Amino acid sequence: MKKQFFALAMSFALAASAAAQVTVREPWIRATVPAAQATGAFMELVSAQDTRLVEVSTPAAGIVEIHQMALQGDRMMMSAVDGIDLQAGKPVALASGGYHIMMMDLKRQMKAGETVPMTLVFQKKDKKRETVEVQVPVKPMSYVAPKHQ
Ligand SMILES: [Cu+2]
Repeated sequence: MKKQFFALAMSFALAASAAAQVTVREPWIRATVPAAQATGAFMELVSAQDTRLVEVSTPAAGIVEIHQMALQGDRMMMSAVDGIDLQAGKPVALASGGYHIMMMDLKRQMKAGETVPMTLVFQKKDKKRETVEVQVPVKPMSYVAPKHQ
């Protein structure tokens, strides 16, 4: 399953650009209850060159933002950020309690077991853009992602 996903991600990346640089590892979306308007998507990003995640979109949500969770006083608050910098070779985790992709204005319930397409746009300092398409599995609300490193 994992191997299959990698092959898929690689072929999309190669199709987008011969010099595709960003690998998306173990992406997942948290399942929702029927009336929910929002949920989060999580993954690990690693780029061969310095770049920046600047935009995310998916047909499953009307609004997609890049969010960061941070302690403000004694409360965990989340806020939208312009992007996430990726340093060459340094994996960046989008995980509970940190960065995440915020999917809002959901078009439908996110059900565990289904797969949702998502487009990630990266931009380098020279303004060159790279688009990476990923198929993101929806995981149960109780899902806890495996820890890296
Ligand atoms: Cu958020």
